Amino acid sequence: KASDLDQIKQFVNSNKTLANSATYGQAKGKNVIIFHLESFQQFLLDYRWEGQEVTPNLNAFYHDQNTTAFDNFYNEVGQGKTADAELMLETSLFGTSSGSAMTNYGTNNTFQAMPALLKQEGNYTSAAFHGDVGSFWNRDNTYKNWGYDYFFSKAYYQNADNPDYNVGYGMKDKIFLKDTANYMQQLPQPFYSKVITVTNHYPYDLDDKNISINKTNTNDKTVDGYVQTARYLDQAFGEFEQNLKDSGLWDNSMVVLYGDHYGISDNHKDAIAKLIGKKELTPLDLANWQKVPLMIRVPGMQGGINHTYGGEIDVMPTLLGLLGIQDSHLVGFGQDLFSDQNKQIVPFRNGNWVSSEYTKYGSNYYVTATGTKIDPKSDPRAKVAIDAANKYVETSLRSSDKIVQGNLLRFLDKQDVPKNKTKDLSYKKSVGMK
Ligand code: GP9
Ligand code: MN
Repeated sequence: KASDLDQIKQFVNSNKTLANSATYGQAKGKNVIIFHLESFQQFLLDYRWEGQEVTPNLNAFYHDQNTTAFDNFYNEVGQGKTADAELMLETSLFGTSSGSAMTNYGTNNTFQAMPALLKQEGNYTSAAFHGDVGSFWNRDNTYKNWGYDYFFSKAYYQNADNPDYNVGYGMKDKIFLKDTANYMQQLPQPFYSKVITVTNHYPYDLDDKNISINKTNTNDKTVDGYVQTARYLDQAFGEFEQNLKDSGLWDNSMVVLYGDHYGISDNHKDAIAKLIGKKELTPLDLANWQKVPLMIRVPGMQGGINHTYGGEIDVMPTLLGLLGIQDSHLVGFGQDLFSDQNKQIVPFRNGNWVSSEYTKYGSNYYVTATGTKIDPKSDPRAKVAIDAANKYVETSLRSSDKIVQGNLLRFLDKQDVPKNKTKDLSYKKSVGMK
């Protein structure tokens, strides 16, 4: 009902943050390149195995003076995994409590999505790139509905079906990224683009010629190949970066890297403990295990490691701030990570949460900084903060579900929905660029 939307808008508006004047508009007019690091966890950055950096290129990007890297940033996906990450990043709505929202609602719902919004606000061309079939996670339909001008799925790549070019869900990242860089160079600027890698995906298989680091030795078969495919992804990124530098795109683009969700599920506790050098895992270790990278490189803007607590739901408002685009009409559930008014509460799809102060894990609470368990009943100050966080998290998730499941954004005023000019496109028939 339309009245449900009004209530939700009140909640959303009461959580709007004031932009940070130091970062607002720093990337205005620049191309946007979102580079999706499949199944990539934060712990891999600067991680060493047998004395070697596993991901030297990503580490260099992490420490680049123009990169702002959030080291308290969490994935917030549900069953929709990659698709949930995409939905959060581009609409600031959560995946649904079960199933994949992109699959179930991507085709027909009304959205305020990044591609259409940037087209409207900055005449951006938009393109998504992925080396799997276009229909996976209902991407082809959802992307049209979000306003993507182009979707370069597997069918657009040369010899994409060559068995030697594929592993797991799709094309090997290095091969996929070569053509991707060529296509990208031909896009009209400014453009908004996202590049979804796939090789670093469970079960972390790789052909011998692409292996350049030994497996880890946790003796957990599903875990030990992870550093090998992560290394491969790192090299693929390194090649792509070089390509962007050669073509001049690197210096007029905001490059955003993020990990979509865990690579090693917390069912593998013994192996995780070995990887991070601990005897036993605490609930806080397990919450930390959900950290993924968010790194944003803006040419000319001073970066650094930023400790603000946030998650995937916050990316859209954060990027809009950097691009100097107002988000006052956005009905979304994230907050600009650069704003001083950010609540720093990170809801997970299972109702757990992490904040800069406290962590809810199962039915217990902990001090985030120390991992000390606390009982809110005997700590009135903590209780106030915890009750407020619980309420914020529950309201956010419930409201987001109502919007997605009830297609409530169709009740928005027309001028608050960015015009969709690609709804009737057929990516399958549209001609690939040469
Ligand atoms: C396949 C890929 C995998 O196209 O994006 O999705 P995931 O299994 O990680 O959700
Ligand atoms: Mn994924």
